[in-house]
Amino acid sequence: MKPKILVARAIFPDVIERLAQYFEVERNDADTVYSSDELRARLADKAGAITTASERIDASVLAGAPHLRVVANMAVGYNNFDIDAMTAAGVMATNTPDVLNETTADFGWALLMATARRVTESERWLREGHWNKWAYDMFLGADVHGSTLGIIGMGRIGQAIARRAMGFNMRVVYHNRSRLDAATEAACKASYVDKDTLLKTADHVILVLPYSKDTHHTIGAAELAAMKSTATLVNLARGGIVDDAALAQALASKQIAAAGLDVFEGEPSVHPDLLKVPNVVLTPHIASASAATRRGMASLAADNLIAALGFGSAPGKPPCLLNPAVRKA
Ligand code: 8YV
Repeated sequence: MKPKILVARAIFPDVIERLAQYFEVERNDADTVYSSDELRARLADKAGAITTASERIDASVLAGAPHLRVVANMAVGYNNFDIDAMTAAGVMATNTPDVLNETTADFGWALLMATARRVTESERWLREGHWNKWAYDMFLGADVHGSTLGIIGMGRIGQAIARRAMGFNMRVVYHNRSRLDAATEAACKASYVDKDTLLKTADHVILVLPYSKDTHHTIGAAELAAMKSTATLVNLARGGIVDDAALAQALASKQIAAAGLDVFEGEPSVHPDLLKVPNVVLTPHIASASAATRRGMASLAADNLIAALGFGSAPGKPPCLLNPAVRKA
């Protein structure tokens, strides 16, 4: 008998077909976002699951899933996992790093450019029929080339963003939990600074750090007040890293010039005050959404699950295991 697995959200049908070679697959073609109770019920007889950032795997869900051995997240971020609870329950946790680095860095730049040069704000104005003459001061924005870029969170995606900045002749400063080694800093042409210096000196601040209780509201009212009044802020990482209410206020009062947000506290809800301010570019968590990259993420999540359940070319060795303590237990 094939082990049973749950693919908790709709994904590429050919990836489901690959999984079906090894497993009895319960799929979710309707793409419903399950409540915790529903997830727990569906996992009751499953050995594995593929999830996205929308499904929270915690002690209460795990309590109803006695046969579960692996949950493979189709995301690099895994703040939807309670890793300690998963390890205690003997459940392997995996994610999908690296395959999305370049695509996500591209999108960071798309948001940065759109924010600094007011692309969506001016497009909305044009569509509304306001454009009847050219004017010297129409939608003046901030230059990106030659400016100072501040990157908070200098992992693989942050580094890919920094490398792109060389083409724009920018000075790059970064802040991270730990300083990069000298060779990596040189490859990215980035200098390490403390967070306060970064906020005070950067013309454009981009957030690419993982979410945890320690990074909750990394940018709040005090940090926004420390930034230049001409600065822009891009959040590419996770909702909750920015205090969205404080940001909406800072944008409304022009304490900072503009922001670009791909992620939100409590998404898919967006703070109502952010919807009211014109100087913010809002996108629905699509930084990794190129066709090739989403396919790569789904495929890597499947590789992880197949290996974790003892099949494929690396049985028992999922390539992106987050809690190796489980395997040793
Ligand atoms: C995903 C992401 O699209 O990988 C991540 O951490 O935020 C995105 O690439 C999203 O989380 C869906 O799981």
